[in-house]
Amino acid sequence: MKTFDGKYDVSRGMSNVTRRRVGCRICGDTGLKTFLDLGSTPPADRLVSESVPAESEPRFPLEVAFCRMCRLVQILETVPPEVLFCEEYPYYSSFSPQLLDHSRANALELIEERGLDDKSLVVELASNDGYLLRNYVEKNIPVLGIDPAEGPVRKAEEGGVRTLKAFFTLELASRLSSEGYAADVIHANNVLAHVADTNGFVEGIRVLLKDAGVAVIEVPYVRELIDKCEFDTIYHEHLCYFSVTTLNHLFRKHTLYLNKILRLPIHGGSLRLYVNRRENVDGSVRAILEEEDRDGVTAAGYYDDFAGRVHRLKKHLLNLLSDLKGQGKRIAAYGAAAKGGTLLNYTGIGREYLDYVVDRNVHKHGKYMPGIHLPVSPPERLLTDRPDYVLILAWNFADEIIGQLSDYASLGGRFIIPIPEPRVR
Ligand code: JHZ
Repeated sequence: MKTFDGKYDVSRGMSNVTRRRVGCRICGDTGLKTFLDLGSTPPADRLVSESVPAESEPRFPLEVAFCRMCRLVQILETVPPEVLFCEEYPYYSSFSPQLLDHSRANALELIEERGLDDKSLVVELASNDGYLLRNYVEKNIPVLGIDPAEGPVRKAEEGGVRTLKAFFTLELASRLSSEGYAADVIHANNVLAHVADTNGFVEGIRVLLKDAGVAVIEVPYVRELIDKCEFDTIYHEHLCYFSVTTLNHLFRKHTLYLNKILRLPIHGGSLRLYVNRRENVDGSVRAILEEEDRDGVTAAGYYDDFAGRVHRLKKHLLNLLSDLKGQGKRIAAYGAAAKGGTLLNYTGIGREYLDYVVDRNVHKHGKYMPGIHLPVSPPERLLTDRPDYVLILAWNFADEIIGQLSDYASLGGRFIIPIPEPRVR
């Protein structure tokens, strides 16, 4: 196979635009051990118009591997970011009230703790529609959002959040720094796993951060992914799945220090990382490092039975839906989430089981889920149509969604939550 930069080879005929890793994304080690193959799936956030024939949709391999050297869990394929985070990128953070509350609380806490004022600068990498930075704008604290997705950037600007439409890279960080930008706080929520040049991104954070500044970074935690069988959070946007052991190694490589960690329930279980240019490691970091070592999260064996568990979950869910269909029940789904793209395409759950998907995000209405082409409608459809069951694809927000659907439930509607194991509520 043709090699590229000694680290990639050109993908195996699926598409001439992707690159398949042969070396680890962080340390370059070539001894990667593949432990899960989810087949070939379309980009999970790429909603389509019905006129697109399924055969013409791009699909890319989705294989997950473990690096024995730096312990990074990663997918092998790199789909170019322009394909994934395109002009029509449909993910707008502001449609999830729980995420808004979570983000606001974090901003208010940092304003208080660090005494931020009109002379400070808060930068957010992947600032989306301004869901987080608007909390600083409200308090007259200068902000700079950086995000490549056209629609969300427009929305942020309309809301008064100054935003640069760009991918954050080391080059951009150096340019901003030479123009006099230096951040007191850098937020980077759910983006570190999305970038192909992990080292460049982290180095960029160091370059843009003030000496006494803090980078507050949120990532889904690989331990939660494995322990709770959250296989559907694996898709092409997510290149890396981090343990604290790997993150600690990654930041130190760039003379940054992971000084404090919080574990948070958001997105199925995440880590909030407090990273500084100065070393001041607290007990929270040492405790998780010891725990990962003790429980084997840092060893290849931890991942060995994952594929079997994912396969069993798939069978269980298919059996449950088949039984319900056998009884003549009608089923819809809630959440045109990226993770829904993986779940439906991997399990093959399409129109023979589900009638449609509902979602509050108006940018998704009238579009179709990638691959399986289920139409996306507003949630109100559940009340007029009254399907017997709703499969919650955005299971990470299940309580919130079920709470919103009390009218549907009072009419006899039931819910199916697929993860960590399929159950009816
Ligand atoms: P949600 C996103 O993935 C996007 P997704 C991204 N790929 C990422 O990295 C992860 O998060 C971490 C809707 N909804 O947030 C909104 C309602 O309709 O779980 C969303 O379309 N009503 C960048 O897409 C979807 O559900 C509601 O009440 O898998 C949820 O998607 C709520 C709460 C949500 O993540």
